[in-house]
Amino acid sequence: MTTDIKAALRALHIETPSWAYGNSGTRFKVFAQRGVPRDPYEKLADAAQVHAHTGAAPTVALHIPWDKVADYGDLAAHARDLGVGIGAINSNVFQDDDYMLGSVTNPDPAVRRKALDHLLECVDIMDATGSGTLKLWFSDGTNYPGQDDIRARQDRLAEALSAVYDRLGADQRFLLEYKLFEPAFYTTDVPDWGTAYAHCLRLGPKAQVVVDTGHHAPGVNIEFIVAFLLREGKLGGFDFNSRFYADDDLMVGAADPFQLFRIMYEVARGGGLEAGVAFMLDQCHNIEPKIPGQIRSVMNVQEATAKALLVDRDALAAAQAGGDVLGANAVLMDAYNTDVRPLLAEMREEAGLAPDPMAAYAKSGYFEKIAAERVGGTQAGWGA
Ligand code: PSV
Ligand code: MN
Repeated sequence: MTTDIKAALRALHIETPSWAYGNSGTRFKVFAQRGVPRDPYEKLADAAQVHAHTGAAPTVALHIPWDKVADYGDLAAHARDLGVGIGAINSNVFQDDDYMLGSVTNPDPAVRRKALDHLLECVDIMDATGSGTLKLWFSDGTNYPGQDDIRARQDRLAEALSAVYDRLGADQRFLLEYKLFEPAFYTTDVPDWGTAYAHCLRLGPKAQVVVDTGHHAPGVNIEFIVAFLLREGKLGGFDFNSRFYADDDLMVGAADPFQLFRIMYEVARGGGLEAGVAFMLDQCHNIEPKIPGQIRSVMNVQEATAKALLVDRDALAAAQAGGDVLGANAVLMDAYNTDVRPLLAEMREEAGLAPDPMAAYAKSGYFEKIAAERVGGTQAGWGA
């Protein structure tokens, strides 16, 4: 039993986002921190630290144009030298004046063309970096009733998605991300998993849905969505983070570790640990140090997954079949209430790592080194 759990945990890879290493904040203030990277190469170096101490974060997601470089093949080679690889390529059609009324759903065909060209350029970058995943999020929507034609915007969206789909190579896929609201306040063109699912279903197997845990209304049962999408073969991945109010982008598992456990239980139950689901973090660290923030988040996902794997499935099935409501609930809670930290520490030692990645990073001197070295130049930040 423990052998199986350990094997499943060893295979669990969590992708960190390049943008987590840069400065970030709210629309009120971005706080600069010492030692923050000044370019994508330095972001990869920081991401490699997370992998070095956890052994569980071997890939890094890029965001274009925030991570624009002259030579993407060279960036991928740099990643390899550091012991990591390039993960998902995230498109960005939300930070240009032209996109004020939308990108691929904009009423102006010239803006739509520009947005589509960017998405296609992202597939070129996938080719150059060896990435198999394109992540699409559209900030498109409207603020006022009557502002634009809701149905026509769906037609425009479908047209753009279809063009991107046709451009994908045999080993490439795109993940369509939904978000309830923000920046649009009245309608959002991909507001929920149902909309994303319907578009992906029409297109075929290379189009899947990505669940950003911060993108739901309060009280939404995210594990139900996970179970449903997995059953349909349409769960492509996660953007993990935590929320208290809206899209807070806090460390995954910080706000509601029990929810993360319930999600990971459905992932394990539905075969998602073996089905190519991408476990990505999409977080910003506004007030906490960035590399330890990522390390802690990776550990939080590992702990939730270990607990999910500890669920006694036979006992659960028996209780469910027998209508034993409290017994079934107790099986889940027993697993959730187990302290899995010793198991994970043991596994790290078996892999030649320190048992406590947070302490190991703090002791490594890496922060002092980058704080001393990275002076001058412009620090990377949210939006660059
Ligand atoms: C949008 O809120 C989002 O979740 C998308 O994934 C973007 O690419 C990302 O945040 C930017 O941080
Ligand atoms: Mn996201």
